[in-house]
Amino acid sequence: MNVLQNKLNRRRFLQASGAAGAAGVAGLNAIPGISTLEASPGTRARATSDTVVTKSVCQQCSTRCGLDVYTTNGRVHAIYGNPDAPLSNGKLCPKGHLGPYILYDADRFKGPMKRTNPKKGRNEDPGFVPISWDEALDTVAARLTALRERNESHRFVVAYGRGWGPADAGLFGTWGRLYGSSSIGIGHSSICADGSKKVKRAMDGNDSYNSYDYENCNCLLIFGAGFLESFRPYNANMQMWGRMRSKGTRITMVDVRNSVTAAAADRKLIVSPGTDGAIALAIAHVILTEGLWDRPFVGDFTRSRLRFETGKPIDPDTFSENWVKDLPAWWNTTLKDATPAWAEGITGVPAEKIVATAKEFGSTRPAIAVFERGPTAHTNGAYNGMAIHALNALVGSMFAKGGLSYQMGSSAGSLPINPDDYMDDYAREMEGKYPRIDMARTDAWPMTSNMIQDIAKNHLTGSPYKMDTIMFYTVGPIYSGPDCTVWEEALQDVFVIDTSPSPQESAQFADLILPDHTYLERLEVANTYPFQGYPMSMIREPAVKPLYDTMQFGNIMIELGKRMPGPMADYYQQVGSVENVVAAFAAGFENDPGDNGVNDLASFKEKGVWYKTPYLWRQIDGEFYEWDGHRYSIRMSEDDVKAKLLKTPSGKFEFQPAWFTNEKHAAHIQKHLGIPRDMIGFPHYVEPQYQGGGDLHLISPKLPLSAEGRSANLPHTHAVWQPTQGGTDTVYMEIHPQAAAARGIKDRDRVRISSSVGAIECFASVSGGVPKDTVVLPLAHGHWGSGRWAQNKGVSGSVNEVIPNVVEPVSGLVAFSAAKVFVEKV
Ligand SMILES: Nc1nc2c(c(=O)[nH]1)N[C@H]1C(S)=C(S)[C@@H](COP(=O)(O)OP(=O)(O)OC[C@H]3O[C@@H](n4cnc5c(=O)[nH]c(N)nc54)[C@H](O)[C@@H]3O)O[C@H]1N2
Ligand SMILES: Nc1nc2c(c(=O)[nH]1)N[C@H]1C(S)=C(S)[C@@H](COP(=O)(O)OP(=O)(O)OC[C@H]3O[C@@H](n4cnc5c(=O)[nH]c(N)nc54)[C@H](O)[C@@H]3O)O[C@H]1N2
Ligand code: SF4
Ligand SMILES: [Mo]
Repeated sequence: MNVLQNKLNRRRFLQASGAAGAAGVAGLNAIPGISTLEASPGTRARATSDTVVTKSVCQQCSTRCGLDVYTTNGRVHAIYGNPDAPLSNGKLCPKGHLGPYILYDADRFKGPMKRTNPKKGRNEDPGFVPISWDEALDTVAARLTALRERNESHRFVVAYGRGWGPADAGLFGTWGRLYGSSSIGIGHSSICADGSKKVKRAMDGNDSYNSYDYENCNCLLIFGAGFLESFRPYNANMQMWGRMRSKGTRITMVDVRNSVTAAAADRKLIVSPGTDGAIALAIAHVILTEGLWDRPFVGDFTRSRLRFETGKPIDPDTFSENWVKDLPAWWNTTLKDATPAWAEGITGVPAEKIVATAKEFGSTRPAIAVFERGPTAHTNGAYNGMAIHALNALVGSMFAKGGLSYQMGSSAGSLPINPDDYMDDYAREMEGKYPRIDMARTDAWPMTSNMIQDIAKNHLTGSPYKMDTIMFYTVGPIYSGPDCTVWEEALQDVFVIDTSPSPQESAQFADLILPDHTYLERLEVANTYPFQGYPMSMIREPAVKPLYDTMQFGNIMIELGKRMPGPMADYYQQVGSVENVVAAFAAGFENDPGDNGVNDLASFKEKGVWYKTPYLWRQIDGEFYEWDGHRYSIRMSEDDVKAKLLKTPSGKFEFQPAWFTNEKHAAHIQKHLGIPRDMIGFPHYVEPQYQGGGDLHLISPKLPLSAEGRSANLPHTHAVWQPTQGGTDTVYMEIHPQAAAARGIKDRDRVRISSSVGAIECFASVSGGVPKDTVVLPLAHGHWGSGRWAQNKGVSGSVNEVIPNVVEPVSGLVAFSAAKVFVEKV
C-alpha cells in the first residue's frame, strides 16, 4: 500500500519523513562510537510518495506486537505499532522500533557457509567459507539420509526458542515423525516460563499462560513478574498500567529487589528468593479467616455460625464447594497454620504488611494474582505457583470480568495434507522407539514439556544416546541456558547447524551456517500470545526483499524435506513452500471474517491482523455463561465448563490437583522434593534449595531494552541500556552497600562472581535497591560470539556461566533464581 493512500496522520508522517528521524540521528551522533550508524542507509531514507507500509509482527519478545513497517525506495526506515492491531494498539515498547538495526546489522551472515577449521572453541576461528544453498542443503540431506540408513535418525536434534506458528516451528512435529526422530523441535520452554503453565495445567487444567482483563481489574497482586520490564504482553502491559493507575487499581509487587515494577507499585513486598509460597499461603489464610472468599465461586459453610479459625480444622462435611475441590482438606493440612506471623519468619516481610495486602486483595473485586518466573524459577517453583494461583480461585476471578481467562484458538486454516499418508515403514518403526535426547515427557521427567537445558549434559554422558547432528533455530543455550559452558564441551563432536541471521555463540561452534532471513524479510503467520482471550492471528509480510543470500527457516525445513528419501519427499513437494502454508492459514478466515473484515489473504495482508471479539465465556457470580451474540446469557452446564474452561478431571479448580496425585507423578514429586505422599497435591510451603555454594543470592532478570539474548548487537540498546543500573554501554551487578563494604568493594569496581560451576567478571554498582544478601546482574551482555557491538561490554561472560543446571521437577523449569554465588573485588 502506498503510504499517502494509507490513513496516515500528520504527526506520524512527519516522524517517518525525517523531522523526528533527523533528531534521532543527531542524538545518536552525540554518543561516542555510535556515529557509524549515520552511514547506515536504512536509517536515512525519508518517507516520500514511494513509501510503502507493510504489516508485520515484532520479533524482539514473545508479545507479537503488530507493526507498520515503513519502507522507502527499498529501505526500511521506521517502525510503528499497527493501529489496527488490538494488542499493540498503534504503540510499541522501546525495543519494537529497533528492527532496522537487526535488518541492517553490518555483521549479518551474507549467505550459507561451511566450517574449515575442525577445531572448535571460543577462540578458534571457524574459518567459514561461502557455499551455495544447493551444496548446503545437499550436505545436510546426505548426512541425515545416511543416519536414517544406519537406523540412527533419532540422533538428529533440532532445538528452538522463539517460534511463530505453522510456517516455522509448526513444521517440526511432522518433520520429526516422517524422518524418524523424537527430538525435532525441542523447545526452550524449560529455560523460559513453563513453571506457571504447569501450575495452571494442574489446578485448572489449562497448560497455558493466562489472558488478563486488567482494564476491569481493581486490585493486582504481582509475584515476580516484570510487569514494567518484561512480563508479556509487555507493550500491552505498559498501556494497561496507565489505565489501571488512572482508575485507581491497587497494585502490590512481590519481588526480591527494588525492580522498576516494585518501585512503581502502591506497595512492595521484598521477599527472600523462593519464599513466595509462604506469602501466598498467608494471604489465603487471612482471606479465609476474615471471611473474604468469593462464596458464589468457592462455596460456603452449610451452617452460618461456622468459620475458618486459625489453628482449627474444619469438618469437610460442613463446607459445600461450588467450583473448587478440596478446600477443606487444604485448610486442614496447610492453611489453618499458615499465619502472617509464620510467613514473616520465612519471607522477612512484616506480618502487618501481609495482612494489609490480604485484606485489600480479598475485599477489592475484581482482583488478579499474577506470577511468572520470579517465584517459579526455583526448586520449589511449582508449589510457590500453586499457592499464588489458588488466590485467583479464592477471590472468584477465574473467567470473571476483571479476572483471568485463557487464550481462544483462531479460525486459521491448515494445508489439507495428511502426514500419515506419507509415513514409510522406517518412520512407523521409529515412532516411540527412542526417547527424546532431553528425556522430557519420559518417566525421568513425566510432567515436563521440554528439558532443553539437559541436551548437552545428556550428550556428554551418552544417556540416552549421543547426538550426531544438532540444528539451532532462534535459540542460543550456550548463552541463555544454565551452566552454559557445558555446551562448549558437548558440541565438540556434534555436527552443528546454526540458522541465525547474524553471529551468535552457537554459530561459533557451527559446521554449517544456514542463515535465516531477519523477521523484516520474512512471510510468516502467528496466533496471538495470550492477551484478552478473544482469538487473534497476525501476519508478517516482508518489508524488503532479502538483503543477502539467506533463506527463511521454514523453507529450509521444507527444502530439506524434499531432499529426504521416500514418501517424505513427496509430502514436502506437496507442502511446497511457506507461501502455501500462509495461504492455507488465511483461507480459514473465509468462513469466519474478523471484526475488522479480514476474510482472505489479501485483506489479512492489508490489515496485518484477524481477530474476533468478545471472549465467548464468562463466570458471573458463580455461574458460567456463553455469549449469545449480544451478551453472556446462555447458561453453561457443568460438562460444558469442564470441556471449555475448567479442564481438570473434576471440572473444578483443584486445590489438590489429580495431576499431582496420580501414582506416577506423585512418585516423581516425592523423589525430587521429598514431600510426604499425603501432602503432594496441596499447595504448601516447600523450602527452596539454593544452588552454587555461594553466600549471596544471584538474581538475573531481563531488562526493558534487552530482547533475551538477541539484542546484544543493537548499538542503540547500549545507549539507553538500563537507567536504574546507572550506566550506558554496560550493565552493572547491583550489590548492597553493607555487602559491598564487607568485601572491600566500591562503586564501579571490577568484581568476580563465582559459584560451583564457573566464574565471570563485571562491574559493581553499590545500591540500596537490593537486599543485603542478594546481588542482581541482568541477563544482558557477556556475549563472546556475537557481533561487534556485543563484544567487550564489561561483562566477561554470560551470567548463566555461574548458574547451576538445577530444575523445578514438575515443570522442568530451570531454577535460575536459586543460584548462590561468591563476589569478590578483582
Ligand atoms: N524486555 C524484555 N521483555 C521480555 C523478554 C525479554 O527478553 N526482554 N522476554 C520475554 C520472555 S521470553 C519471558 S519468559 C517473559 C518473562 O517474564 P518475567 O518472568 O516477568 O521475567 P523475568 O525478567 O525473568 O522477571 C522475573 C522477576 O522476578 C524477580 N524474582 C526473581 N526471583 C524471585 C523470587 O524468588 N520471588 C519473587 N517474587 N520475584 C523474584 C526478578 O527480580 C524479576 O523482577 O518476559 C518476556 N518479555
Ligand atoms: N540468567 C537468565 N537466563 C535466562 C533468562 C533470565 O531471565 N536470566 N531468561 C530465560 C528466558 S525467559 C528465555 S525465553 C531464554 C531465551 O533464550 P533463547 O531461547 O536462547 O533466545 P535468545 O537468547 O534470544 O537466542 C536466540 C538466538 O537465536 C538467534 N536468532 C535471532 N533472530 C533470529 C532469527 O530471526 N532467525 C533465526 N533462525 N535465529 C535467530 C540469535 O542468534 C540468538 O542467539 O533465556 C532464558 N535464560
Ligand atoms: S513488547 Fe515485545 S513484541 Fe511488542 S514491541 Fe516490544 S519487543 Fe516488540
Ligand atoms: Mo522466556
